[in-house]
Amino acid sequence: MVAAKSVPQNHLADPFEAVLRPPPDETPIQRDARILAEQNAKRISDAIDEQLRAERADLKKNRPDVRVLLLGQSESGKSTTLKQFQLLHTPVAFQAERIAWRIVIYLNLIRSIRRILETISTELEEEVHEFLDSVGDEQIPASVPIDSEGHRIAAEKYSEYTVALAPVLELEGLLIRTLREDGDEDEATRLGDGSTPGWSTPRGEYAVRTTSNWKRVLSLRRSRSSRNSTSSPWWEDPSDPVHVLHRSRDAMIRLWKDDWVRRRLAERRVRLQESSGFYLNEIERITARTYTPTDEDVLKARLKTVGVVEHQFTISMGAMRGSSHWIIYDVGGARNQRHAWAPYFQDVNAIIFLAPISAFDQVLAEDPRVNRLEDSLLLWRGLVSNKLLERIPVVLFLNKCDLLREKLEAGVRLKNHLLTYGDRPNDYESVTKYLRNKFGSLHNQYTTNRERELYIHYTAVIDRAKTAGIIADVRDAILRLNLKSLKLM
Ligand SMILES: Nc1nc2c(ncn2[C@@H]2O[C@H](COP(=O)(O)OP(=O)(O)OP(=O)(O)O)[C@@H](O)[C@H]2O)c(=O)[nH]1
Ligand SMILES: [Mg+2]
Repeated sequence: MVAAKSVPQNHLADPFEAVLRPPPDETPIQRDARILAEQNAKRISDAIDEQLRAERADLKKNRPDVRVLLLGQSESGKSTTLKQFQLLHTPVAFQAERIAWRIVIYLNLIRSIRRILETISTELEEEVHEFLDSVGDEQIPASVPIDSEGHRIAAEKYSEYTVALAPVLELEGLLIRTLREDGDEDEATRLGDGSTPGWSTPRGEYAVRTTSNWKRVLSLRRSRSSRNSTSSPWWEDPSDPVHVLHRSRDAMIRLWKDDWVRRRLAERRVRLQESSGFYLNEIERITARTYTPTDEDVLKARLKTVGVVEHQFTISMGAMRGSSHWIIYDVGGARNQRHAWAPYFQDVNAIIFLAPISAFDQVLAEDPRVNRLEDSLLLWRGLVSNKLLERIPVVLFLNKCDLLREKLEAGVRLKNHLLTYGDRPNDYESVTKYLRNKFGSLHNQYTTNRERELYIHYTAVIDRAKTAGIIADVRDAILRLNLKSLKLM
């Protein structure tokens, strides 16, 4: 099954304890350097605490001028949209947090590798079963030798890759625990505890509770990551996860570039680019010892939201008009998270609703009986017909247009999943126009306020350049409407 553990045991107990402990053979010079660096880290930490205290006090005094709620199903792109707002309005803070995303990006990469291995394994199992069925003898044991050339290759490939990649898969549990805060045992990862070695667990998606301090903990940890000197970079720490990934880099690249594997993925319709598969094309760069995430890497990193994330910022409106204080709420979109939406309805000035229109041939992760586009349309209908929200302007992002275009060009037909599409042409322009009209007419049909402002944008919110302009337009429109409503009061 899985090769010997490649990660030291003491790390499995507490991922931070070992790196924070002073080395036993520390010299006086090293000790002084460590104490100095620790004092610096503490100063930074205290300054952040102070800043947070001031921001909270400020918020109590000055209620934010504009409150925006991001809504939409899971994986629709809400958190990515929030990151775009952060990039535009608080770029320095965004960049300071980049390093914390390294662990999430590693996890995204490992998850893609795990999905590939699961796919080729299921393939093998099915082939073996088909073979047994075709032989028609139930007495033949499951370990029956695979006789055809194809089956032999499948068995060999699977075994070769699972052995070569065992250390990577084993790293997953450790990285998940690293994302958790100490003592946060009922953490919202829905992954099993990661303690079972091997690639059968953990499954599912990564999530950290939004009250978790993970970004800050991981950012500070950077300055304390070496046993020799607290100011050394993380890659000088031999127990840093980058080393396992770096050593397994060639095996990961081989797996991803293997034509046989690609054919299996295509046959089983596994489209890794629809999840967090972006990093597979960048294995060399991401697993480099000194890898630091870029803004684009952070935008693409997938971490499921559990709870509600708030982001605050201030926009200067020119010398005459002062500034406007904003707060954006990013909620979890999975079905078991939607109960948390309603408390925000009464108190917002605008809603941005995301509908990932590329997902017309996909189902919800939490309920495979439900088509994703159908779910988005139902959510949208619920939103526009909600009496509490009738005066709230709504911005609709028809998102993941980049994936939609790719999918249509690959020949996937909308009418096979949305019967009402009929025999209309299956090209990008016709499909986007149709879907825009569908969402627009649901609004007109169900809203109790036909005067409500509705803005519709085609988006691909992982695209930084294209989204920056849209975000600025949305921001200005919301500001304008807000000023208008203030004047009417
Ligand atoms: N290709 C592409 N990927 C996108 C786009 N928008 C978001 N993604 C990716 O889709 C995944 C899900 O995006 P998130 O922003 O985490 O989705 P969410 O709506 O916050 O999901 P929950 O937190 O579960 O509610 C991430 O890996 C994003 O990088 C897009 O327009 N195009
Ligand atoms: Mg989210």
